[in-house]
Amino acid sequence: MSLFTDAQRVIPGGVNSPVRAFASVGGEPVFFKSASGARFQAEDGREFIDYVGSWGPMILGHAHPDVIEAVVATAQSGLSFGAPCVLETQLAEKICSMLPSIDKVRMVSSGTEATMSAIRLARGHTGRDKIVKFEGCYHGHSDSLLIKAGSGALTLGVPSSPGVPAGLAEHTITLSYNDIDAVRAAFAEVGDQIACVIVEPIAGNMNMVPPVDGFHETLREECTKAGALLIFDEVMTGFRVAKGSAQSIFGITPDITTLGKVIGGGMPAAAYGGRADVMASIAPDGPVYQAGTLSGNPVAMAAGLKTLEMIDDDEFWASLTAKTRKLVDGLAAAAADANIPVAVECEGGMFGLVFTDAGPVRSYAQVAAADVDRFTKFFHGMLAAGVYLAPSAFEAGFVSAAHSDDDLDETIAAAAKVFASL
Ligand code: KE4
Repeated sequence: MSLFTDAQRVIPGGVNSPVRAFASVGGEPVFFKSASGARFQAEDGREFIDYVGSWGPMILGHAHPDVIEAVVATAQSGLSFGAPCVLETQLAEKICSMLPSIDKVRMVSSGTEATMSAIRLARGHTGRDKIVKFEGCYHGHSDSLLIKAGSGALTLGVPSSPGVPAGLAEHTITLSYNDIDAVRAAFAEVGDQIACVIVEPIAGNMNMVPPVDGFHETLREECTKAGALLIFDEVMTGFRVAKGSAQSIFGITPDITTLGKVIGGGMPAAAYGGRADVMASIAPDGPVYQAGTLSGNPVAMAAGLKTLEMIDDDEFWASLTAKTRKLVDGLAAAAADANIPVAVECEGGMFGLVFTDAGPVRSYAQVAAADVDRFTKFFHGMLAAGVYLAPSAFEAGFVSAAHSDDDLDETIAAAAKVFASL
């Protein structure tokens, strides 16, 4: 018996989120026992340098003492009230101060809840049903967003999971990420029926794919022209790629922003926020309903607030960006020395590594054509060397403030050996 087979007896797939099961890379998942800074200890005694960081939240490193202190102190005064508390106002004020596009923000408990609510808000505010998303982007598992492209760009969406009614899927238009012409064509054809466009401003769920010049400007322009809302899903990029999130990098003002991961500091917290006139449509101010028992609970608020307070600092971002740049430059050089074609990306504390000889990755098609087998061998080689990467070729990686130069040097040295073995 193993911990994994024990778990599989009572939990579907032995995990509480599918990607954790190592299905796409094979082998049994590593069971974490404890984590601190850039490293974690597994139940079997092994230690790893961690580049997943709970899929983004652990930007300060695991178990940062100041965050732990804030959580413990708050927990001692009560875990959840289901009633307003000052910490909710304080975190909301912090988010609004760091993201000028957000006049008002509603806390929820997961990124899925944030994007699901943002879509409902857009539909309720505009009175329209259609939404536009992009192939390769992931926005959580709510029904309207588990949709893949139909046969043609503008054909009705088709569910990407059983359980999603076709009648709902047909309202979701799925286009190719970075395809400016496809965006213009969609708006030309059905612009007056589109409630919103939802997009990852830097895609992080098909490995890391940055926008091409003009892509976000086109989304902004077409949404404004058509009276549709532009939703930047910054659940992953929010306070991960820059102090002002991705929207500050591209100088785009979305109508709604969804957030998660970092704003909870490792605790369950996410949010959606935006223009005052749009947020006025949300209950109890407006008619669009959304609610949550644990929304804004004090412990999660305390973890998120302390985290944002500590990263609201230009020095922090200069240092984190330099660490990530050092990592990807080292990985690229090691791959080149071994004649292994890879494409790397990095922004703030987020990075991507794709096994491809097609140059910089700017589309889902390029990611889909990448050498997944080679990634899988690389993943296991790095795991054996004590480096924990995301167990999927279609995920981004994350560096924390706790990753030291020694950690990065150790990682690059391990990569050099593994690349040479591929
Ligand atoms: P959650 O419901 O998992 O908190 O957030 C959904 C979500 C929404 N939007 C974006 C851009 C996201 O990246 C996510 C979740 N990201 C994945 C990692 N690719 C979470 C990991 C998992 O599914 O276990």
